[in-house]
Amino acid sequence: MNDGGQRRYGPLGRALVIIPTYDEAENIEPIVSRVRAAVPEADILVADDNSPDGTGKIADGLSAGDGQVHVLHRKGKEGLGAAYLAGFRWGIDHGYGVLVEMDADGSHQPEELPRLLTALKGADLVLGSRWVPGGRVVNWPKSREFLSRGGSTYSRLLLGVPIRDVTGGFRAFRKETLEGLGLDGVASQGYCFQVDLARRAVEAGFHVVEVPITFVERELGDSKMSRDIVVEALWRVTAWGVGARAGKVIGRRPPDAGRP
Ligand SMILES: Nc1nc2c(ncn2[C@@H]2O[C@H](COP(=O)(O)OP(=O)(O)O)[C@@H](O)[C@H]2O)c(=O)[nH]1
Ligand SMILES: [Mg+2]
Repeated sequence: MNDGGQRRYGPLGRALVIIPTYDEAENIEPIVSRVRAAVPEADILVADDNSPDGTGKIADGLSAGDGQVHVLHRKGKEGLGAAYLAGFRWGIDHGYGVLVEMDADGSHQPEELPRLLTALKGADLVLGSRWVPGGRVVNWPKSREFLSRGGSTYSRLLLGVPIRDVTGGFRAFRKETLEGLGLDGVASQGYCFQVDLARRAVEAGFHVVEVPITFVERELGDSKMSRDIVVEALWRVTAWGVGARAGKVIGRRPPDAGRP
């Protein structure tokens, strides 16, 4: 992670807030209106994986009434990572200069978006962070906090990535940053997707800034977090860490070190 001190940053282009959804029928309308109120100049892309509860249809209704709300319908549940990758491509193809990741369930508060976007004026990537001073979580059981803090610490130490909240999903990217991450090579899905993007950004020398956020656990609908998501994160992070170390010991670059 460079300090960005010597860098001059170009103006921020138009912002697109990407909201991946799977069965978020109760949450989609409130979150879209909160985003529209908090950052009226930003557009929204709902990336729905053909939710059985009809979230995609509700999003279509919102889009019909508001030209700044768009919907990307995907054929079925393929995980958060695939939905974001499709959303990033859509946004870049449509000329947006800033791509924001945000959950649909209210855990990421749209009212904090202006602070993320302001920080992005002097950074390549801004991470909303629960685990820096000023950041916090509301209504989380101790077990979830332990898992999240533990996951971040494990990733930070093993991957040598100096980020306190490496699994968080409230983030603002400059388009150029995403283009420099080698997204075609990203196969990871759940929390691991967020770790993967963060480590790629650090390895590529981008200036990454953490901004404290208050993360509020969802009140409506169900979490899609599963044992599989945790297991995927654990094995991939471990494999990246071990691969990088082995590469150093035998003087070779790890197989995917050529990015971007
Ligand atoms: N499109 C899409 N969205 C998903 C998928 N899995 C989770 N999401 C969305 O990603 C966001 C975060 O998921 P959530 O279940 O709240 O995970 P948690 O916050 O870790 O408990 C929510 O907006 C979900 O609807 C998926 O497979 N496809
Ligand atoms: Mg959630």
